[in-house]
Parts: sequence; structure tokens; C-alpha cells
Amino acid sequence: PQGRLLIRGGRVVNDDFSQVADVLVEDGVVVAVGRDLLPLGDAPRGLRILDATGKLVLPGGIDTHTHMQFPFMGSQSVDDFYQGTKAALAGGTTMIIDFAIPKKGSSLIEAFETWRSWADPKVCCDYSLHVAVTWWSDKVKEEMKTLAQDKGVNSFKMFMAYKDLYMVHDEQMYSAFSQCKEIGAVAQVHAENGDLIAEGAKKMLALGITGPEGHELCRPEAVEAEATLRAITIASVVNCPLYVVHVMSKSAAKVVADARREGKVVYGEPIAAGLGTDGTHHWSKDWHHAAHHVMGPPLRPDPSTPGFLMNLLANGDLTTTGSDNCTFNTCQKALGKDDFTKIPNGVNGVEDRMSVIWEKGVYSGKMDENRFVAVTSTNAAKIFNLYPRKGRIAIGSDADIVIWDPEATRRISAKTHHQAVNFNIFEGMVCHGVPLVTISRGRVVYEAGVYNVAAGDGKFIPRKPFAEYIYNRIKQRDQTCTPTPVQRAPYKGEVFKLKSRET
Ligand code: DUC
Ligand code: ZN
Ligand code: ZN
Ligand code: ZN
Repeated sequence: PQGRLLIRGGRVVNDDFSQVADVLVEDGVVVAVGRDLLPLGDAPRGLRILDATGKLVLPGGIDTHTHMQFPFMGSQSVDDFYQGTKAALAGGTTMIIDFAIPKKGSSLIEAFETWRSWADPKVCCDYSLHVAVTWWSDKVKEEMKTLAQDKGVNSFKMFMAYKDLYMVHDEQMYSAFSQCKEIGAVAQVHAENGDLIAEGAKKMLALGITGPEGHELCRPEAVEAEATLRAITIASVVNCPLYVVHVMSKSAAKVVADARREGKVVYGEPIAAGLGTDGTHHWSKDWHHAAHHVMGPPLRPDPSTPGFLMNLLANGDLTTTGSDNCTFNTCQKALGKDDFTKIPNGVNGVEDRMSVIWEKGVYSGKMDENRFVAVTSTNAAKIFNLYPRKGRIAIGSDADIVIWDPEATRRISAKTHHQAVNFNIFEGMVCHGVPLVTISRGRVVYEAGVYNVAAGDGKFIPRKPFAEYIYNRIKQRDQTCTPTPVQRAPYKGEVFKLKSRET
């Protein structure tokens, strides 16, 4: 038994409304939300009381996109499932969704089990896994079904970039999206045109551009926008919902927004890096500083990008937020000292995402506290079928809760962050919005800078396919969209006989 916890007097914020209320937690679950749940006075034995007067009580953040200890580009990201999830808790995030990524030709299920064997003994917060589809065969198709039905995976990511390593082509996306629809899973894409990137990179190197700026110069925004539209087109032909991970540019965000206006079921996920900083850093005279900002798709050099992405996140055009946390130390980034194509791609964000969004979104006046909860937690829980177990403070929900001080500030720095990586892309940024206490399934795991959590305290959270929810609607749409075969009138002089068709 994990004991009882009473969070008293705070403003409980869900995505749809806020109320001043107490929250009573028992055995890891919320059992009551209401005014004056217990009379003031001595706490009954075994009940811990946290005073949240004047503070916000939020559903813990869900980071939809991380790569902990990811073996990638000749390195392995330094924030592993222990340090990465610990840092998440310090930032008010109580769940991450990471990616199991098989090599081309290898088993999806084996990749999934490998990632679980890395994560299970180390995680400090709850987690789930998306699985990548990096190649196509009957076996892949079958494994997707098994993962959805037996392993708790309801989202599959296709890379349209990283040629030779992970990239899939349109016909493979068509097949994978079709299977997603069949098994009730969400299709996700890393949307960048991998062929254009490869050609662009060759061109830059031939011109003698070998520094981090080359990374961005060979991938103009159109490379992301084209792939985004292509993925949306394929998904709409298949009639399958689509989730675009790390929307990094204004052009790609507009493509997503336009598609939504046309009624397509597509979700866009900006990430903390793209909302909090930009690609002007690629031009820093300090090579390491520049290289630490290299990720794929790149941070954009247009400095109006973060504000634009935040506007769309606030108004509903973009839906969720992740971090794409995939951190490499300076010595690892240095692998690309003479050739930007060898700089391991990835930035931090798992710890700072919540504060960066509070500062740039809420404190700046673009969104309210309810929208903040929607984009940092609830929408992710809904899309990935974790709701209302996660993403809400209500009776029966997991007690993943953050006591949040909206007015306090903190200064982000690699010197004080809890991540393993030795650099922080938000260095020096002052954010309003500070997590004071983080509660994971009813346990106070982080409070006033002090941890009370151990490796393995987090749990794998399986996610069911979307049998009833959105998919019935989609199947209905299929029926109304599929054309009934019509026999056209024969051309004049046509010699062969058309087979008559029954209707
Ligand atoms: N982009 C990154 O920056 N890192 C990991 C994988 C990716 O797509
Ligand atoms: Zn990606
Ligand atoms: Zn800089
Ligand atoms: Zn990623």
C-alpha cells in the first residue's frame, strides 16, 4: 500500500475547467476531488497532507516523444531511461513515450522487447513505447498486429528520412498506414524527404560547407513541408488518422493546419526545442555550441518560427507536445567535427518542456492554463488511448500530479539541470512556471529539489488499440467514401463486350 495523500487547497486544472479543490489519493489513484475533503486539524494516521494553497494542481506532463539511451549515428544518447526519466520528474513530466526502433530487416517485436529490457529496470516514471516500421514484409504486418493486440502498442512511426537506415517509401507507408487502420493504431511520421536531404548534403560538402550550418542548409523548410503533405495525402487515401511528430517549421505547420481545416484527421506535435529556441545557433562561432543544436528535422533559422508554432499550438492547429529528447555530449557531437552529416542528431527537452511551454505559451498570454494542460498532457493521453487513466485529475485516474507555481521563475542551465547531458539548448532562459512537487502514481517523487525515487519505480503502461473510439467513425466514413463500381457506357465502335456487373 502506498498510503494516502491529501493535496489541499490548490487550483485543480484539467483541460476543460479549473476549480479550487482538495485531491485525495489512495494507493496511487485519485479517490476524491472536492472542497474541504477533511476538516482542518491533525492529519489522520498514514495521511500526508500537502498544502497547495495559491498553487496549481496539474495532471503530470506526458512527453510524447523521447529517445533515451538510443543507439544512433555511431553513438548512444547519454540520457538513459534512469537519468532521463528522473529529469522528466524534476520538470513536472510523469510519463514519457519512447520509440523502439528496429533496424531494416529485423523484428519489430524483438526491438520492442529490447527497449523494454533497457527501460523496465531503470525508469523512474511511467512509460510507453511507440514502435517504428522501418521496412515492410508480411512478417512486419503480422508483428504490428501482435504488438497492438498483445503488447500494448497502438502507435507506429514511419521515418521518411534517414535513408538506408530507417527510411520507408510511399508504397511501404501505404501498407503500414493500412495496417494501422486495420488494427486500430495511430500512424506516425517523421516527415522529411530523405532523398532530398541526401542530395543536399552531398552538395553542401562539395561546396566545402562542413560545419553545423550545412545541416540546416541542405534541408530547407520545403523538404519538411513536402513530406508532411505527402504523408497526409497517403493517410487520407487510406483513411487513417495521422500523427506528425516534431513539426519544426512554419511551412510544415501550415500544411497540418490546412489539412485539419479540410477535415483530415491529422495531429501535429511541436517539440520543446522548436517552441523555445531556433536555428540561428547553427551559425554560432563556437562549433560545439552550434553542433549541440543539430537535430532532425533542424531547428529553423527563421527566428519567428517558435512564436508561430506556439500560436498554432494555442489555437488548436497543433495538438500535443513532446521533446524528442535525444541527448549527446560534446565529445559525441565532435564525431562530426569535419563533416556535419556525422554529428549525432538530437537535443534535450524532457526536463524543460513544461516550463518552456508555460513561459512562451501561458505567461506570454497566448494560451490559458486549461489549454496548457491539454497540450502538455491530456491530448496525448486521448490520442494514444491512455485517457482518463492519464492526463486528467479525476476519481479513478492515476495520481500523476504536479503542484505548479505559476509565478515562480527558474533559470535553465546545464549546470543545474538533472539530465546527464553536458549542454542545454535553453541555457540562460528564465521561465515562469516551476514544478514544486511531482507525484507519480500517488508517491511524492520530487519535492523542493529533492528526489525520492529509485530505478524501476516507473511502470510500462500498455495501450489498447482504438477499437470503438475513433475507428468506428473512420470505418463509417470508408463506407460513404468507397465508390460503388459503375459500368460506363461503351465507347463508340468498341469491339469487346464488357462483362455485365451485378449491383
Ligand atoms: N531526430 C533526432 O534529432 N534525433 C533522433 C531521431 C530523429 O529523428
Ligand atoms: Zn524523428
Ligand atoms: Zn547560441
Ligand atoms: Zn525523434
